Amino acid sequence: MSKTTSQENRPQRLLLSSVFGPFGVDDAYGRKENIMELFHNQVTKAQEMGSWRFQHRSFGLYFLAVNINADVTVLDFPTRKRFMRELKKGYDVVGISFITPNFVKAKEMARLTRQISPESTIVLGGHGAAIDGVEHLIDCDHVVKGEGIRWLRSFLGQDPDVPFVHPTLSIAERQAIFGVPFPGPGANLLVPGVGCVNGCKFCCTSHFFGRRYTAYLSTGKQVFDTAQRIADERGIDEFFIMDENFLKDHQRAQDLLAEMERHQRYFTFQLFSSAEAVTAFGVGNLVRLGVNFVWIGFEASGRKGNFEKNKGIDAKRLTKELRDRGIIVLASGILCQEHHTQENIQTDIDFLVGLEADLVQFMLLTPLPVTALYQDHRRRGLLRQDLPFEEWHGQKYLTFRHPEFPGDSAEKWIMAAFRKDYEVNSSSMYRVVETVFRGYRHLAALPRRDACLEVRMQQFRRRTLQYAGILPLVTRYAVNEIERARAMALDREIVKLFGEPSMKERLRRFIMLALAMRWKLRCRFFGDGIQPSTIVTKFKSDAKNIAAVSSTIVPSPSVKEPLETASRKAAVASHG
Ligand code: B12
Ligand code: SF4
Repeated sequence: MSKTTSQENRPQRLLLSSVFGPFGVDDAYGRKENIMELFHNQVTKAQEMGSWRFQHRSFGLYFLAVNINADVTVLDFPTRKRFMRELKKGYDVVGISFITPNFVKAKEMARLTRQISPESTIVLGGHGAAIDGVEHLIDCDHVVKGEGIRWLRSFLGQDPDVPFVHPTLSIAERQAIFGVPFPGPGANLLVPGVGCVNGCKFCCTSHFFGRRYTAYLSTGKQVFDTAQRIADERGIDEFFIMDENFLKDHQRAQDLLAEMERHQRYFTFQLFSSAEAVTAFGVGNLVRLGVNFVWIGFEASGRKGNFEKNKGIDAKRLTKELRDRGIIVLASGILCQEHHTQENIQTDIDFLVGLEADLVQFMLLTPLPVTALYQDHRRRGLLRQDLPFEEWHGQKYLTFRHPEFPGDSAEKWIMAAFRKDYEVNSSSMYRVVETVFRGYRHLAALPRRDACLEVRMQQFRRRTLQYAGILPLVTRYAVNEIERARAMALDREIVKLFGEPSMKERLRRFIMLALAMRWKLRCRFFGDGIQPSTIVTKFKSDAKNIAAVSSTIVPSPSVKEPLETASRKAAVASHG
């Protein structure tokens, strides 16, 4: 730790970079299981052609860039070579964002920075910064453990308390299922705050931010105003709320609903929330708020593997109630917990499969640095010091010694769990179409609807018709006869209610089939790996408004298919 920056000697040019690719391959810096895709990595990975494919930018970097007054280049998903080229431009500060499994990449980037741009101050941030003694393991000047915006502002001699600016970004890029791109640009990203007060022992997002919630948008009005601005800029009224437990602040969510009703502007939201917060807010209120997707950590069935947030919750009933109202449920569970044995683990897998959620995430219990679980395992000498950080991604090995799950047995259980959910409950795409249709029927059956519910019903109708187009592909690539029969029956029911598809819709379905066949061939001959493109976004310091002035996307060398959708979106997305 050496260099500092004061107001007199303020750096003007910053490079903020994510770690370099390729991702999800076995090489000196990473592992093939560590894929840079949320669902294909840990939710729909066993669902073959029907796996949900999309990529997320390294959002934290854009949040930092738009909230400081400096010339900033954000380099997202660079190659190692591209990062080296950028370093030659001689930045005052090089900020590297990384998570634990990407430790080696961050270390290599710091080494390259010292070599190519020795004058630069190196700042490390992101969840990898929580690694014990990282300041000694990586040659750097500063390590930011926790919230970064206020830290960076102070570091640059700027006022940490000036109003927060929310960047305008798409939640995901290159979204596709069965090789068919999702129609239209992705939902908008909304980050009302970071952290969670619940402090579940394994949860690094809660512990990393000091078991506190740091609100960027603390009132319902602020959330609404920000959402309105972003929606107007991007022309999309749908948001993914990247907040660990959005409904925990009951009042803010209620006020947001009141603002939407007052302005008659009915956004829709996808969000993470704990079961207790969902229950306290009420499923009916969720429908009014326009929540169409909720990610809930049910974790396990019995009391042993559960947490305060699930106390007294009937997970199966709650899941059904949500799906009956048209809300897509992602149920998340943790395997190989300390109480699990070869004999009882199947009970928890069956519990999670038996919830009949739309999507299920299975994760191996991973004591990540900074969590209470990590401290506990360290104290008890359970942590696997021999396992390099590249393996700390939660999909293959346990990072602690568990007598019941030696060697690669954890991976066998997790793969079997994903497969079982797929075979029993069919593809997530099938389930999602069914849920949305259920939501429409529920509202249509009400004797009375006010203006808000009328809009919600029309939204369900539109989405049912849009999603139904994929049912022929679900049928064609079904995992078994049960799914085939289910998909055909659902298609018939939708036709019965809304009529036969139009000529235009038939043409759309034909094109989707052609794209799916192309994707199948691509997977057979080249594998199903997709590397994110390198995205370079420049932000100019500007007294009035800090905005991205340019954005370029460089296809990664191994990507074969066209990237124009991503590039169009990025150009729109980068005006902060
Ligand atoms: C989006 C996301 C992803 C995206 C990645 C996008 C990308 N381009 O990297 C996807 C879905 C692909 C993904 C994948 C994985 N992820 Co992920 N992901 C997230 C998620 C949900 C949101 C991150 C986010 O944008 N937050 C909002 C922004 C504003 O916050 P932030 O990133 O933390 O940034 C703030 C500070 O950390 C800090 N900061 C961040 N970077 C920097 C840099 C500098 C220089 C400074 C000063 C400050 C700073 O300032 C920011 C503002 O306060 C988090 C959970 C969460 N809610 O945070 C997990 C999380 C980061 N992922 C995690 C993990 C483990 C993974 C995976 C290994 C999969 C898995 N098994 O869970 C893979 C790895 C993929 C790979 N090859 O690297 C862990 C990290 C754990 C750890 N201790 O390292 C988290 C915390 C989830 C968890 N398990 O609790 N992930
Ligand atoms: S409720 Fe969810 S976000 Fe909050 S601490 Fe527990 S696991 Fe983490």
